[in-house]
Amino acid sequence: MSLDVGVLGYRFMGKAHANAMARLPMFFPDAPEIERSVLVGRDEDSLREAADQLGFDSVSTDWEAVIDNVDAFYNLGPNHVHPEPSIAALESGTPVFCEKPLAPTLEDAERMAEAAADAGESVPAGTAFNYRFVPAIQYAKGVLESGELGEIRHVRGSYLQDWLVDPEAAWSWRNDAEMAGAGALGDLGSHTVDLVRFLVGDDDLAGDIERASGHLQTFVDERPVEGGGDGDDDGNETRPVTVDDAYAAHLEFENGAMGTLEATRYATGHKNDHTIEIHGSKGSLRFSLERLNELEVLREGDRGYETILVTDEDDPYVDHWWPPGHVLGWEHTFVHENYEFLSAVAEGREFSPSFADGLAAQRVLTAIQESDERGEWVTIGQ
Ligand code: SOE
Repeated sequence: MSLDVGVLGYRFMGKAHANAMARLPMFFPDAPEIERSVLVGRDEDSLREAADQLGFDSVSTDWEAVIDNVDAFYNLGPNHVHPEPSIAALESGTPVFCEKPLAPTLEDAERMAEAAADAGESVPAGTAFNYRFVPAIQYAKGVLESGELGEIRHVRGSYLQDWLVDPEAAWSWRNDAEMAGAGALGDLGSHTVDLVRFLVGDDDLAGDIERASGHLQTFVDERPVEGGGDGDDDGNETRPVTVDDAYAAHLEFENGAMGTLEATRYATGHKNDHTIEIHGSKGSLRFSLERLNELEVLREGDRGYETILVTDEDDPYVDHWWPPGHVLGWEHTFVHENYEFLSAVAEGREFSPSFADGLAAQRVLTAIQESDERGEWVTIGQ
């Protein structure tokens, strides 16, 4: 029996997930059989065009009618569209896969995590933190879990982009507090916080993030509306930027380790530059998304980092693809997460990263934001 999948959203993330679903039968033959059943959005013409391109059987402009009639619901819309459809789907027992950050506000994320808990473990509710599914990141987790880096002391994460350097770059929902919740902090910082939690969050490593100190900055206060707007301002309409363009934060972990995190949309020349560096008492490791097939590890006694090409048959997920050394890319992370999520749906079991993980990341992001507003460290509630 094949699973009917309904997907809300058909732009960047819609394409990334539809591509992943299309790859599954070819490269992951043990994945459950699925049907890209219905594509959901607001504009019927654009939806039909996208459905043809992305391989969906039908379209709908009514998510409420869809959530009951599919075996899994993907919520890939802008952040403010995450809560209501996701909660309604979970309330009718439909598994949900939601893009990150889980919600625009902590309150919304709490409601979503509550709905997931009420639905129970047999109804997976996943947050789409795709970078957990980079083979080199999973390899890094194995190195950390082996304990060979010793006691974790420093965790460094930076996520640099530059698509807003030009003050004339168009305004989008990502610049709006109501729709996005936060700017670089939510969009990019959520990935970094999740990776940090995934890699060192276990009790025998650094443990939970206990408190945060944050600094947020908005460099350009208003931006032009794409196409000039509705004509009232001679085609020069602008809209206010109500979120951060960049953030920096210090974190304290349960074991006393220090976290240093930052993200920006103003790092001239950096397109999608996400790096993680971890220093333990016996060794260190570092990862860069721009070299995602590699992991650098420095073990006790080494005088420099060893660069490990994580493309061997026994490396995570690699045996599904090409012979050793035939590198993978960004889109493969979506195939891996779709494989895991849809398998969890077929088997009626929990998926990780869950809504609870999405909420945990949101608590850290909110603490960073509050710390900036209050000018003091903020303790992270559970
Ligand atoms: C933003 O520029 C963005 O597309 C994020 O929304 C994604 O989550 C990240 O993977 C790449 O950058």
